[in-house]
Amino acid sequence: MSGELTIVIGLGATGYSCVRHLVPTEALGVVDTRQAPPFLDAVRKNHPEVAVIEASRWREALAQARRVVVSPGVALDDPLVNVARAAGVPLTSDVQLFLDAVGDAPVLGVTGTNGKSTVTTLVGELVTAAGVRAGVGGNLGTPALDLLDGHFETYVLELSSFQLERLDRPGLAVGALLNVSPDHLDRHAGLEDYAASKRRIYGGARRLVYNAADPRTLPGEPGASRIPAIALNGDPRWRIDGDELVIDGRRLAAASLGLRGRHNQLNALAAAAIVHQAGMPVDEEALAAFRGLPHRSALIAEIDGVAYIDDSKATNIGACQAALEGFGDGTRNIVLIAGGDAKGAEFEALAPYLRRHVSRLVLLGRDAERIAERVAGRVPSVRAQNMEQAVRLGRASARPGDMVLLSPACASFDMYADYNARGDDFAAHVRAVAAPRRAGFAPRILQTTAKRPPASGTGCAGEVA
Ligand code: UMA
Ligand code: ADP
Repeated sequence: MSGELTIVIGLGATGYSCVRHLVPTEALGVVDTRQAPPFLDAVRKNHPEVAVIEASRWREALAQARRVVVSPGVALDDPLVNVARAAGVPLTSDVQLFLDAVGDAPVLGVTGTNGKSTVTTLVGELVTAAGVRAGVGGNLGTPALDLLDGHFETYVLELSSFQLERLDRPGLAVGALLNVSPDHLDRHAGLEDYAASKRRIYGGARRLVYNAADPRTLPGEPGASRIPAIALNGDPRWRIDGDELVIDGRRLAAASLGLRGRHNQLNALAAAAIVHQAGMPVDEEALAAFRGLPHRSALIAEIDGVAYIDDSKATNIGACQAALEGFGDGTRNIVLIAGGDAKGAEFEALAPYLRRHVSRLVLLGRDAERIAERVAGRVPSVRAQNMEQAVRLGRASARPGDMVLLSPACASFDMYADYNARGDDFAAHVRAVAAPRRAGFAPRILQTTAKRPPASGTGCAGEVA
């Protein structure tokens, strides 16, 4: 290892943010295995001095490399990474570059299997309400390095397991881990490896927030017990007590929150705890005013006494379980629309939740049959060919006071571009179902936000030599 080049693997949003950040000071190369990486054209047009490396010439390129920056979508056992490691070239990541460059501004980090985006966004709102300029991003959408352009006073980062597994000791002002349940097991060696990646958020943190009810969130690193921590639902001053949130000992009625469902009460509590740990006051008006993000437990319409909820972002079983527990109050039936790409998950774990809360299961998508087999006999279920039929079946099964909940427990890629498109389709069909019965009815349809960058460009793909 004797070269001068920093080489960025991956030309998605992250890779491009690395290019923009490094190009003023370093000689750069980029490589991507895709035929058409999203930001290749942008690099060629805006930064022609950056070397675009064919993956087929990777070993040769590495001879020029002083370090390699690995995008989060690229697995750490990807052949490109393996070859770089074997060649002794140091590996780093966009979030590490961000932490190296951010200076004294506090960085608040949020991770967990579910609820990250909701909590990260709400923390941003609360920091802003405290009069502090907040840069909010990371896995949420805006790459961490792009936030530096804003010269913010505080940064709030959503961090995925992929981002955390490539950080050693992030040294955050506050590290928060909300929950851990099976997800991304195609990329991690197992559940414990995935959980250990998540717990890296605590490394070197000055303050911690964790979930006392979820043992996998407990900080286990040496000396962690000396770090000031809030244990959500373990600390009497920070808990959900019936229909109230206890926030630093003060009580707030859960009904005053714009967020829906009990799982979101925990998200609100977590956001308040993170802001408190950052040394800022928690503005209860801002907390109550936050209505959540699109496609996360979002009310689309109430039609004939039936609430239609879009929880399309529930792409794993844990999220669907939380939505069922969050909305099921023992008095109302839930008609659940679920299914899609199950990512190999074990659906038996959903069965007790179905039995407790669901009156009818409407199954969609590629793995509908597999799911039906796994939960057979637990709840009446029916297959739908498409979303329109699913909404119609849902409507036919629901009575006044019930809920039709799209919370698929699966990825959307078998039928849709992403979970945004799936949620939008659900909302459109809910609206269409409503229209004939209510002249002039205009259900509130929330706007969509895409986490994915637009795709464009031509490829620099090839086999690793
Ligand atoms: N890829 C290749 N070859 C390459 C490089 C990438 O095939 O050489 C593929 C990856 O396998 C992946 C896709 O391209 O399927 C995108 O990878 P990327 O590293 O270029 O991703 P970015 O576009 O930079 O987006 C990443 C996050 N994506 C992932 O971690 C997969 C975005 O989170 C994040 O918003 C963005 O950085 C900015 O920080 C998205 C995500 O799905 C929303 N995250 C996962 C999740 O939330 O569950 C972790
Ligand atoms: P993430 O960014 O971690 O995917 P989101 O805030 O986008 O999290 O929420 C995704 C889904 O996770 C929601 O649609 C909901 O079904 C579920 N969810 C939200 N909060 C929680 C929580 N605290 N615990 C478990 N599941 C949750």
